[in-house]
Amino acid sequence: SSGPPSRCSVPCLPRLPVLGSLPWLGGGLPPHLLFTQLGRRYGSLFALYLGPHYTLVINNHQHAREVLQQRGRDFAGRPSMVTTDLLTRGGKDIAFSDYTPLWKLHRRLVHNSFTLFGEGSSRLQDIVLSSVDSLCAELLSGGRRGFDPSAAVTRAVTNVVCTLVFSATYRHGDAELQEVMRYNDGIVQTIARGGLVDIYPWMKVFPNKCLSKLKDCIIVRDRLLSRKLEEHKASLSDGDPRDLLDALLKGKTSSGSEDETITDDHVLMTAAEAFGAGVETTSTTLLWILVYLLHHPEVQERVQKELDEQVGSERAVCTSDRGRLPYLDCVINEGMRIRPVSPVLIPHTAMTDSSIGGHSVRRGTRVLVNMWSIHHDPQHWDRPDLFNPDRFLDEQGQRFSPSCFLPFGAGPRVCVGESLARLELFLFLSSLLQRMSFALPDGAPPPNLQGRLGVVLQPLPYQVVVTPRAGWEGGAK
Ligand code: HEM
Ligand code: PLO
Repeated sequence: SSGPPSRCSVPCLPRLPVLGSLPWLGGGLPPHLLFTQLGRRYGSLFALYLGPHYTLVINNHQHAREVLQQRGRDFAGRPSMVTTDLLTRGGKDIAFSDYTPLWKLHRRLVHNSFTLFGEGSSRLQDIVLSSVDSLCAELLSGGRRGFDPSAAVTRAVTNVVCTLVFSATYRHGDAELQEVMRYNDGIVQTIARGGLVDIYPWMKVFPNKCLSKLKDCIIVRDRLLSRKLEEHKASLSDGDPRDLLDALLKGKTSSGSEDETITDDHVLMTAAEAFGAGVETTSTTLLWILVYLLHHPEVQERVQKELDEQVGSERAVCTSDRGRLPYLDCVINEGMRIRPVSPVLIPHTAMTDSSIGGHSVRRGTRVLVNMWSIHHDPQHWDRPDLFNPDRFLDEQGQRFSPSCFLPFGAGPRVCVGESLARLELFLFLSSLLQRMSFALPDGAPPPNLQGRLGVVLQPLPYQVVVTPRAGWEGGAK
């Protein structure tokens, strides 16, 4: 669509040596808002220097499609960053590893292993549903007083991932579960603060508290996961894989040559990442949707009406109900549109000389796709700041997905957990709303909608009151 590359250069922010454009990025705005604002001045495609790194910022969906899909392979690289290199033993994971033949092999293995436990498998449904039962019981025991739902939601989601990755199921208060949640929280607090845009590579040079806390958490994580890995190796059998670790261990042996083999380190880093990605994204998305349901009680009522008509209160919701619950799907989509957990995705880099919108792009250029501004573009969304699930229904009341809706990215770097995430979000949200209603505590103002950007965009803490719906006073059946 964009014609041959031209030599005409992209508008660029001013810069100084060493600092790059940092002095012009003041104001303390998080990157997604800052880039949206700069886009109004410099145009939807502009450049800046993050320290020494020439970086392109994409604010519109045509350019995003070009980078992610049409020329996806050209832009499938990842820059190396201090904190994520520590986290992943120099890129032995999927998300932060550069685009190499080994990465492709690894990603395919992970994708296949997820498919085994993802859509079409009743195991995942059973795992989620049993976690939902205890979540509901826990939320309902909160009684009529207001409380913060985030710990319970995070625990439920963590439990699902633990079962999926290494077949552990924990009771409330289990020491190992607490340990997992504690180290994960520590990593979230210390990695890439202010988003995944790692502006300050010199962090490593000046030892700091943050980096040593991150290291401590990584040690705890590695100790726990190495133990699980050894246990799995010792008990691996010829039958079906019990969990993701089994599937990875079985799959890795069938792979490539000397310098192209998936090692134990890769398996360990994959397990760690499935954990991190599985917990942070799903729980954050659920918590955002609850925030918006508190702001829009009429939406909650409409979802519950749909659930009452299509499922009733005699049985639990299951995956095969998904086709019958279009409005619920729209609520989930609208939540991911209005508050994308990863507002500027993970940074991409150009693997070769290429082009975007007819502008030539040199190999090695960093590219940030601002999904926030794409999801809030007033040219494509009517009143983008309004939570309105109906925008995902067409005139016939059928669901449809607008082309500028890309919550999971697209192309070679698309989220590997997408179908898993969608299944989990569906089962969690439908079960919760079938069994209980959420409301604000008496006199409390509705929760803040700005949120806070850490490694993901999270809502600020808020309080809810939970009341059981008819037939679900005990939480489960
Ligand atoms: C990558 C979104 C859940 C694993 C991504 C990316 C986004 C995203 C935007 C980056 C795409 C890019 O850089 O171009 C989400 C959302 C989720 C979710 C909105 C849930 C609501 C999950 C889950 C898992 C997962 C449950 C795994 C258990 C990954 C991995 C990558 C990734 C491994 C890196 C892919 C790559 O670099 O090749 N996700 N994700 N995600 N996601 Fe998810
Ligand atoms: C979350 C904290 C964990 O301890 C480590 C981890 C691994 C994978 C990361 C995840 C963190 C944050 C969300 C990320 C995910 C990979 C894909 C996902 C960045 C850092 C998104 C939304 O892009």
